[in-house]
Amino acid sequence: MCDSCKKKFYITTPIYYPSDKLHIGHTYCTVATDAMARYKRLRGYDVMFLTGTDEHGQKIETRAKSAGITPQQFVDNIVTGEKGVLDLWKLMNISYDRFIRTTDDYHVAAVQKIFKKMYDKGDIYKGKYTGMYCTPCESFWTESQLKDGKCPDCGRDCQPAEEEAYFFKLSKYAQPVRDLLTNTDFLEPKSRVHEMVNNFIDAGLEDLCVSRTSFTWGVPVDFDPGHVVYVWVDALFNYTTALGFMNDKYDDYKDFWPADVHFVGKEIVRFHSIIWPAMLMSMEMPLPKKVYGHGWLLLDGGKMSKSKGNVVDPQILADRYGVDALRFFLLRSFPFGSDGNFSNELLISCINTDLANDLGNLVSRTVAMVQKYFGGTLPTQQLISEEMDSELTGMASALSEKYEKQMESYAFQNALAEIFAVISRANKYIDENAPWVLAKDEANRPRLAKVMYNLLETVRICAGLLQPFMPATAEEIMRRIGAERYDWESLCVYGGLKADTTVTAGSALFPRIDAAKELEELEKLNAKPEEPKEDPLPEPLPPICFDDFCKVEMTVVKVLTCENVKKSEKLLKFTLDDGTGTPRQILSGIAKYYKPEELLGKTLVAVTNLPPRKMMGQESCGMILSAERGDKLQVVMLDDSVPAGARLV
Ligand code: ME8
Repeated sequence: MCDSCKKKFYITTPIYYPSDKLHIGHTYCTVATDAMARYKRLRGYDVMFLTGTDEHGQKIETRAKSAGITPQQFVDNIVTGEKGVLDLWKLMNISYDRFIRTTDDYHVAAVQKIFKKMYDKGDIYKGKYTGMYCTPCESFWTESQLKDGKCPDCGRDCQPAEEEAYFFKLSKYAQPVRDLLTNTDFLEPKSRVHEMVNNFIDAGLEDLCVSRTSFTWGVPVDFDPGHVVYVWVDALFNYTTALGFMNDKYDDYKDFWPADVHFVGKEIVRFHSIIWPAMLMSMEMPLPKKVYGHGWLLLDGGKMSKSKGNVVDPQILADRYGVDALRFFLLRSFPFGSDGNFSNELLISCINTDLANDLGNLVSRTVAMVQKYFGGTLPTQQLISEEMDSELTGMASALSEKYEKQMESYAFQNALAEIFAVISRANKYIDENAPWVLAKDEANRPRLAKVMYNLLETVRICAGLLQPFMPATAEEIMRRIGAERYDWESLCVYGGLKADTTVTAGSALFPRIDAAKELEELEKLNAKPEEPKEDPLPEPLPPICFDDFCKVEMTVVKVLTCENVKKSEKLLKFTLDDGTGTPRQILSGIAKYYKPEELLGKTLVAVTNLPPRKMMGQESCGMILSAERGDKLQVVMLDDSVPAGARLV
């Protein structure tokens, strides 16, 4: 069938922030999307699978600054550089049809037009933003939304932000979005609907700040220089610009929009199920058919990080165990809609149990027996079935239907469980029929041939349905069992394998791993000292006006006395000559960095118009200036020729 006659299927992954190397958690969603895209292709759909990178925002600008390169160079390194995002997807055999970078010119120009259209409609208006901003998440929060004063998504500190900004009338769309979530299957799993409606919509949906002025790494608002478009507005529209919406780069928007499904991690469900449909409503565009919020892979119940004794680098894991084993593990071990605990131990046990023992053994024993008893090619003579075959053949015949049901509801783990139930049954069938006993009597050959055929055909159906998960392995199994057809139709009917098939032996598909030894190796890998890294730059503060700066009184002071404060490991107590004739007392938390005698007589700088405050029961009138980055600190020290009382201007 030609592509234009086929039914279309459009599926997307979130586009990744290229601010750090991707870990196994990021790989999870892309592997799941790839499995779904491959499944739909197997089903005969014309699939568009989109992935990409979300390259704007303050976090990237700050990282690039710390690295001493431009933001564009910074993202280029992570996206197209060695072992970057593109390399990772190639390694993981990700069959995306399109890759978008939000720094691509066509996308930038389209976002400008989209922003202007919502502005012209009156859904974007100018106002003033005051509130809190989480830079790592690029999210604005109101005070009441913070959890214990921290970002409710990532738990990190937020910074106060105040700036002139454009707002999107999110509140206007509260009711239609609520209806969408509660009356349709737009958002799945259903458990996420309750969270969105209760925590966000019913708690009061405020208008959304959609431009920033305190940094420049973003899509410029072309009708108001100085403003850049909020990174989430820029990012979400990637799903449409990548099809050619408001640009000439592509022209399949009509064919593929609305998307059939957006796969997204649970922490970004809010953006996809509230903000995204609201903006699409504003643009009067059709809504995606579904947003599926998958769970997280956790380490010891917490967020993924390198520091917890497990190797989480997908490149290392794929090199050690093979790409297909890693892909399989991710979708076999965790229910897609919920969180799961990742560990190297679980990975190794999954490979040993399912892949080496069950699948690998079934294929190698079957092929080896066909070679041993039939010289590699099954005979075409009349074969003899027995009653005992029906359980296995029945399961193999019914497999595609059960598998389809699970795949259509994104239950990858269950789909794989169905396949492995049949694989297990086939291994049992070998033991029940004991081909090595049948082989002893020439009269049993027709029966023995039937047993071997049933095994090969079961392998064909199972491997065929494993294609979306382990494409290279499935292909290799088909080669070994001599299967010519493994398209969807052939997998739905038992008996698709030619009767006189010829098999080919090969090395173990999944060699067994010595778990204890391997875990020790991984431990060593992880224990390798990390390259010393420079401490990251602190997050930039919101801009202040010059008048505010002038309100800070910075005075040159001479140290008259300096001593440790009793019972405090941190504090040094200074008496200072600030030029007024009255000694000033300041306590400063720098005892870790200086011995008192090192500072005696030195010329320092103090902020002298702060209100006095008590520290360890003693009064401190001001603050000594010092420079700090990571665990390094130095007080600001001037030449002795500068007189006490001089002001810093
Ligand atoms: O969120 N387990 O990008 P991102 C499972 N740029 N999934 C995980 C995970 C884990 N441990 N860690 C991260 C963004 N992810 C935005 C998307 S879309 C218009 C913009 C998932 O690189 C996470 O849930 O921070 C998200 O879906 C994806 O990786 C990309 O995260």
